[in-house]
Amino acid sequence: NIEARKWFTEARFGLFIHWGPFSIPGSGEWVMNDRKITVKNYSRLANFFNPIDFDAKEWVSLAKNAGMKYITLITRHHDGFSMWDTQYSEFNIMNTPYKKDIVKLMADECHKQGIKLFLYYSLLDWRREDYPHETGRTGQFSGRSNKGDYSSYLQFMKNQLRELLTNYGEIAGIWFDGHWDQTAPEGQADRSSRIDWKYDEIYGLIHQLQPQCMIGNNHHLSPFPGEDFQMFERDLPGENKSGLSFQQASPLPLETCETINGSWGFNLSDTTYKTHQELVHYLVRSAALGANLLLNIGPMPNGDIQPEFKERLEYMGKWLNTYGEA
Ligand code: FUL
Repeated sequence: NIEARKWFTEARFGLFIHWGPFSIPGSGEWVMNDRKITVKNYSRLANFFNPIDFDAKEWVSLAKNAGMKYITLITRHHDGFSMWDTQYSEFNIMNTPYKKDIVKLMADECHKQGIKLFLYYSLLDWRREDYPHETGRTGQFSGRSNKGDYSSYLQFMKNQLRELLTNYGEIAGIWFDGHWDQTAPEGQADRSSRIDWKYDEIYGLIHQLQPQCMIGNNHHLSPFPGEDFQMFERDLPGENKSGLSFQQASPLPLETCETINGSWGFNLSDTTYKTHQELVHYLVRSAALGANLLLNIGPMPNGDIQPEFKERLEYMGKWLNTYGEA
């Protein structure tokens, strides 16, 4: 969709939000894998997720005041927790003490405040038996039996995507992640995926349900057919510094994502905050290379955002007000 791509190209700045029960231990969103937590034990986190200080209005305003034009929200990360009222998994927000659909609260508020909403959706899953998780993939300590059935998993993803694209009004984009779990490491000659993800079917469904919905995939490869933007994780087009992306910039709209400290999900001990100046420089450099900056926050388990993040976002908003184009 040409109009959506044009809007995206001009948007420049967005807010990435990594949040969910994985925020509780304060060790980032990979905690299940990193601490070798089984599915059974990890499930307990759902009983503790009760973010009483979460206020969608405050989050969306924070993004708006920072000069951001869109928000990319985690709906389901690698741990398999669904942040919305889904029929297709028990491990979801309605089965926590909070019992409120976070995607709905955020979608309604974004629509109200005129901010576009993108949804992050993980292809990789550390929980489900039908995700192909044979040795060599991440999430090996989850205690699953060693099988996998991609056609069943694909159907599950389609069912969930249909919910996300039907029940929450206009969704500006889907941000896929985890493709790399099935790919040989960078530098090896054969970079093809071990499974056929059937992107034609997944992308086809998305564009059928919401034709304007932009599709991006954090596969660290050149764009596949059907994708609407190309992303660079902690990297800028042409720099190839992250060790992840060795991709050339394509003619698609571009986006780079970065963190304020070193972590995506809430990390209690990570104080490696980038300075206000560093963040502004990064935004300017991204813009000069034609890429949007998707800047991340990892809110705390109670739904509050730590002052170090808030302060920096406010500073960037003021800077943009003074020196920005429009
Ligand atoms: C990566 C993920 O594995 C990280 O947890 C994070 O979500 C980052 C943006 O993408 O592929």
